[in-house]
Amino acid sequence: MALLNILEFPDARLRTVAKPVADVDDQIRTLADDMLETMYHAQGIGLAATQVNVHLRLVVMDLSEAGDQPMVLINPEIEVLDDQTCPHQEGCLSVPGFYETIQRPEHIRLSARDRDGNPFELLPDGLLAVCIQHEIDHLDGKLFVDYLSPIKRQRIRSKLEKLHRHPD
Ligand code: QAP
Ligand code: CO
Repeated sequence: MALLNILEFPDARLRTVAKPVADVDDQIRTLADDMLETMYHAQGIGLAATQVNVHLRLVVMDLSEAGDQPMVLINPEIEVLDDQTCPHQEGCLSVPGFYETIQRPEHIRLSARDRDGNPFELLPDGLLAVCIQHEIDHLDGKLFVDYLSPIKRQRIRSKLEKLHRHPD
């Protein structure tokens, strides 16, 4: 197992569009395990491969209280089921220290492959639906700050750039 480096906004590599995983082999499973270790270590609930500078369509999540229910989503795709949206406070390991309320579709269908390469479907709602959409955005080079006003996004960018120049 290994801890991976997490890219932070406004790093341009976070804008890369990830490619589908061709086959779910041991190399992909090792990456998923390293991403889970990295996510737990950083106290996150979701991490996309894009955030660790691997541009493949792979996401890990764990929304359980105890942190004992890892989920691996390979080549995840969603379909928005109706036009109902819900507001949710979002954060991101690539935008540390900032949390904002975002509106997203509430009802989606997820299709993906699991750690063994088996296809599955889910009809998530609530935090799980929000988190899946947030993570798939990463695979498409998008960040939650893209949904904010330019003023708010610029404020976050400036603060993080300053922190990157002068850590502590
Ligand atoms: C995405 O985000 C998410 O700022 C996952 O200092 C979050 O795991 C989707 C984190 C909320 C929906 C709702 C953020 C940890 C973790 C920080 C995360 C921080 C430490 C964020
Ligand atoms: Co994120």
